Amino acid sequence: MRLKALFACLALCSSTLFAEQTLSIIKPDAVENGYAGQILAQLEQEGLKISGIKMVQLDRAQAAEFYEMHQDKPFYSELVTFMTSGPIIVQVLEGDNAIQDYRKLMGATNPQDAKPNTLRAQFAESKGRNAVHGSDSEDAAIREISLFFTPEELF
Ligand code: DAT
Ligand code: MG
Repeated sequence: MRLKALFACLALCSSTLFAEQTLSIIKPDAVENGYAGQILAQLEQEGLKISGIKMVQLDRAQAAEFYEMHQDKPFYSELVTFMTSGPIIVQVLEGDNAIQDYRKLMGATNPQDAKPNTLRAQFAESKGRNAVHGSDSEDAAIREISLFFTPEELF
């Protein structure tokens, strides 16, 4: 019996310790259009676990920092304006391959190129107003999660 409990504990601990984390954002267009519930339901259906979640409205400095890697792109100012235009819902997702699994669920940046049933194919308005964000690498995930969550806010 004790052995069974030990194995159960090891399974639980390893799934928590080794699961990958990624940052997901439901962007202002999708919140405004009332798609938040459907987006959260679909990512849970894909097996991604929500380990932290909050609604915030970014100011320009926060949005500029979040997207600093795009600061030389022609769309940067428009992107910062859009990301500060209304509240967003930010969540940390956890799973064995959370980063790539969630990127796949999101679909291509331009919804016209996104595969059917991806979040962007269903909910994005355009390349700029494209409903969701997801970290694109482990380093990005660590940086982006730390911009929104303290360790105490993750479960
Ligand atoms: P992704 O969000 O798919 O990782 P990205 O990192 O290349 O895409 O760009 C960040 C965001 O910037 C993207 O979600 C929407 C906006 N964006 C990218 N390319 C754009 C373009 N050509 N015109 C307008 N907005 C663009
Ligand atoms: Mg990106």
